[in-house]
Amino acid sequence: MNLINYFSKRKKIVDDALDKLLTSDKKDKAQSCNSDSALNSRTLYEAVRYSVFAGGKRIRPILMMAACEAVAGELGDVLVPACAIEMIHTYSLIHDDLPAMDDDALRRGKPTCHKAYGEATAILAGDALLTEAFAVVSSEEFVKKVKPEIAISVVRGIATAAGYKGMVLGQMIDMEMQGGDIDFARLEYLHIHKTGALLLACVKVGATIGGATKGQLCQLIKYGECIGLAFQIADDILDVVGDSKVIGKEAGMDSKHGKITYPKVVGLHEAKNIAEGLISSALESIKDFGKEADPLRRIARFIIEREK
Ligand code: GRG
Repeated sequence: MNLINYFSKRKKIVDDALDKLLTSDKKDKAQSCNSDSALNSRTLYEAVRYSVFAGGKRIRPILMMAACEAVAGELGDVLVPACAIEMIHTYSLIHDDLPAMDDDALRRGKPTCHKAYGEATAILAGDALLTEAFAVVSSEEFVKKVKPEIAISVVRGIATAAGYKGMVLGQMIDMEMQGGDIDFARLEYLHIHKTGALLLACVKVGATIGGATKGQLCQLIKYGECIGLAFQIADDILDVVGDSKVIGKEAGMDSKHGKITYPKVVGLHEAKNIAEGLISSALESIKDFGKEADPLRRIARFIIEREK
């Protein structure tokens, strides 16, 4: 399996689907009834699309598709939730970059959304992406593809992973821990929530829609937990050893912001060992799967081998 080919084909599928979902209000209304184009905001449309199409890797939607594939599910069934997850991911990055949070000027090698469109528009672009994600996973198009109870579990799973008990909680702890005492247990908890929760949700949603058995779901959840934590550790490591030009943002920002990271707490070498160990556990947990799970295996390795 050629990972570059696989990624670029999957990325294209996701990009095309996002392009169709993130139309302007004007276009939507034109398809159904008469529109009042004066009410349409070109700025919101452009700011949303600026961030969504800024060159992200699409790892979350690709992971969701791979989890669905691993249990022989229909790829077309996960496309809508895969786009929803990418919308939520993009919202989180837009808000994370804001002056009130990390105050970053660059993301994916381009000015951050608030640098390009102003702070108020960036807040609204993030809000729009978060809410639109739930509009698409509760849309007729998606609900008619899967059973209603599956659709509800997808909505609930994504909301839980993204919100109060998931990514937002992780982000809050991240902010509270900045410049504070080093506490390994809290650091792990923070990483599992801030970054791991959404990645785990991708695996769970993909597997559930694909029709995983209870046993398969358990194995895939273990895989998702391990790669989710490893992803953030790899990100911490990249902030230390990465090249700003390649990672598309200024390296060394974690240390500048006084963030508690794995390299800071356990050292670079041990952080790499822990990430490697997590990937081995992820691979071990899906050892009973056949070659349909090869994309999941390759994604696991990619997570710690990536350069951006
Ligand atoms: C603002 C509610 C709220 C949450 C923000 C995810 C997050 C929480 C902050 C982002 C901080 C950060 C850079 C975390 C590292 C892990 C991470 C999410 C990296 C970026 O994800 P990639 O590598 O990005 O998938 P691309 O650009 O490929 O989409």
